[in-house]
Amino acid sequence: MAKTALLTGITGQDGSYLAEFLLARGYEVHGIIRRASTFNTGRLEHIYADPHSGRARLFLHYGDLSDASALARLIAKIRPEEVYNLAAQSHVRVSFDSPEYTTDVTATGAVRLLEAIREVGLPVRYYQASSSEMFGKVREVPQTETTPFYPRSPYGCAKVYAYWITVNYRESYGVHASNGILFNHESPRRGETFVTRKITRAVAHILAGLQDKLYLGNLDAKRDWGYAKEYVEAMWLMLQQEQPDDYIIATNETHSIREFLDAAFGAVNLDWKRHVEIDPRYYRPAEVDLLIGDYGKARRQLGWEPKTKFADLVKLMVDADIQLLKDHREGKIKVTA
Ligand code: NAP
Ligand code: F7E
Repeated sequence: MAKTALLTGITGQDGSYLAEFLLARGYEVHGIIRRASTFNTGRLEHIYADPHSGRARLFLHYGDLSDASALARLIAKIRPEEVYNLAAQSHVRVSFDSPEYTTDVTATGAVRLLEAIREVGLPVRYYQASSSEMFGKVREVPQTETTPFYPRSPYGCAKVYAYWITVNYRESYGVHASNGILFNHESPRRGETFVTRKITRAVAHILAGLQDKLYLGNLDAKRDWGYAKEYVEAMWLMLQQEQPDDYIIATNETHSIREFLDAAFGAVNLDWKRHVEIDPRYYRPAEVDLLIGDYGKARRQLGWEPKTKFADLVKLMVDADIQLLKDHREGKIKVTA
């Protein structure tokens, strides 16, 4: 019989890829969405537009990670076999401006969901979207599942709480609960205020003559960037294991923002130094200088490996933003007035 999965954060980058992945495997997929004054389901619209996409098995419900009773009600009603907690206030810079809100959603949201699972008393398998931001001021290079955490932002601190409460529900109540410690992963669906997408979107606009300057913050930080579409398979694999566990998902390569700029502007023969200006507003009160993840445990136990290399990831994002802009200009995309 088809399995049922419940996703928080289904409208986000990872949620949309995971929904596609699960629908393709015959799952009935339920997603929690927030009420907004504008449409927030843009990343899911193609599923509804394509009759072969499994749209008949996709169900969206209003809810919020700050609303425990709604979460409990949805878990009891849907009775999912698998719950993927992908929702978060996920922007590190924003977490310095809204630390309490970030804690409420990103940290306390996880325990609200775990409590709803415990209360319902069903054998639900739980995935927690943990983050390389927990390593922050890194204690070891590369980072592994045993590297101590040293978060550098309210977001990182909130993710450390969510990580440990997931371990705690596994050890205290026997919940099949796993942490995926995912390093940065990007795609054409990446939010436009994260640095990779901000850059590739700007490349498309500069190329089209619609923009001249791109304002950025710290160009020296280094990140382990992978392709989001591949990372959602690792989430699913974790919940298919007999025993719950915690896994690093990464590429074991690191590149600076400068290198990303070289690759993105270089892909269309532009020189980023003519366009990029530094705006200190984008600096963070405390920075994460270097992330690089060892995914050896995931390779050995899940059989998971990253496939898309850095240069190909940058190129596919640049190409997608150029195409998106072209479609917009040709009126192929309906803009809600
Ligand atoms: P994203 O694109 O920012 O999506 C975040 C999702 O959370 C959106 O669906 C958003 O809904 C939802 N959300 C935010 N606040 C909520 C609330 N109060 N109640 C319910 N839903 C709420 O993030 P992503 O890149 O897909 O990442 C998915 C998860 O992995 C996040 O938990 C993130 O922190 C974590 N993570 C991401 C990365 C990465 O590199 N992408 C790496 C490690 C961990 P709206 O659409 O309505 O805003
Ligand atoms: O910043 C620098 C910035 O915002 C990357 C989230 O998905 O991955 C993400 O967090 C780096 C930082 O991602 C700008 O200072 C320079 O060093 O793209 P980002 P992040 O902070 O690494 C982790 C794994 C998550 O879990 C998070 O949810 O780029 N940077 N100039 C800039 N960053 C931004 N956003 N904007 C700039 O203008």
